Amino acid sequence: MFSFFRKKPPTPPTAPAPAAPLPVEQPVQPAAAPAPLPVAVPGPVPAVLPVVAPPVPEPRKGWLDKLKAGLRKTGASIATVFTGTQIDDALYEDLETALLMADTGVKATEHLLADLKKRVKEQKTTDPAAVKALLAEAITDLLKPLQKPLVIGEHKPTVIMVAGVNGAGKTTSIGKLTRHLANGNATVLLAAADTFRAAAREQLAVWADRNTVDIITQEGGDPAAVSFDAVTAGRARGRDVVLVDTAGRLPTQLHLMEELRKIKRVGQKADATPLHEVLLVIDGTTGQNALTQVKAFDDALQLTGLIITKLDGTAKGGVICAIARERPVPIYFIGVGEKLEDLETFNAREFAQALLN
Ligand SMILES: Nc1nc2c(ncn2[C@@H]2O[C@H](COP(=O)(O)OP(=O)(O)OP(=O)(O)O)[C@@H](O)[C@H]2O)c(=O)[nH]1
Ligand SMILES: [Mg+2]
Repeated sequence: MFSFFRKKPPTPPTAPAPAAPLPVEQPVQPAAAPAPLPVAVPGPVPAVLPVVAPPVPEPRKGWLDKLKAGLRKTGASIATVFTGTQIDDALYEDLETALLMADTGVKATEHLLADLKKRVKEQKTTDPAAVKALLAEAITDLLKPLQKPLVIGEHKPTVIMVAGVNGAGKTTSIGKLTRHLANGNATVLLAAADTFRAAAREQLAVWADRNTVDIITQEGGDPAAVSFDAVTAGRARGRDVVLVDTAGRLPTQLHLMEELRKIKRVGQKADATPLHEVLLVIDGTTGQNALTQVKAFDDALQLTGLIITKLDGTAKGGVICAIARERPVPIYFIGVGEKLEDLETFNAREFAQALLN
């Protein structure tokens, strides 16, 4: 991945941010105004640089295999619907059951069945295998609106807050996302705004070490204050991205949701622009509950994107169709493991195929 981005050595850790006034000028090399993100692409540099590469076959294939293995339980049950020789009501009934069992939810299941029947009629298909291919098309079309790249470079730094319920994979995803961004030559600063537990700071510090990036922490500090410091430091140090880790919470814990809104407000003050991205991390194994989380966090925080984790585990995957149908927040990334490289961009077609493999 990112083979088209120019590689550069990892940024060495620098000294802690001075409480110095801002903005910090960069007196050296006056002629070289820092470009948002260096990209080794010929031709004019676009105003906004997407930090997402088009798929590169080989590494992408390894990742796809992981995703397929993770989704196999579901895929097997959906795929078996098409092993017969006839297209009849029984096939559609079995498909309805299989989709519901895969956490697709009633609305998305109804939509997919109606769409599929229309396609079958139009194509005058009589072969179940061809119907399966048409279902893959229907799922791809349903998921396409969710396939949207995370764009950085428009703001410096781009400030990204990461929220979600306890244990969803927020901190791990931040670690992986840091690597992903570094692969695209973006420099990252981490903000340990999960001040709830000391262990949370330490966990993020481990990911900072692995990625050789700086981390802003405050002992027992207020999450909004940490976030403010980090945005200030990110600007002073010329970082491209500030990733703000937050403590896990349920959307029903209203005071904790208010805490996230406060981080948003304070981020606004430090940067004079809104917090640029509010990402929700969802554990892909939580089934239909994931949709409930998307709706609740989106209502409270106006999400800009999602990261779906643990798709290498026992996730059934169908809930992504439910999200597409009922609350289509873009899925920037999916997580397929616990290692630095186990994060990938979401691709609707690949996902549809993995679901039916
Ligand atoms: N298999 C797998 N495990 C994951 C993935 N992402 C995270 N995990 C694991 O999920 C567990 C929780 O991850 P964290 O990153 O600590 O989750 P969190 O949302 O930060 O948790 P809190 O801060 O406690 O709310 C850890 O054991 C991670 O290794 C993934 O994509 N695949
Ligand atoms: Mg965490």
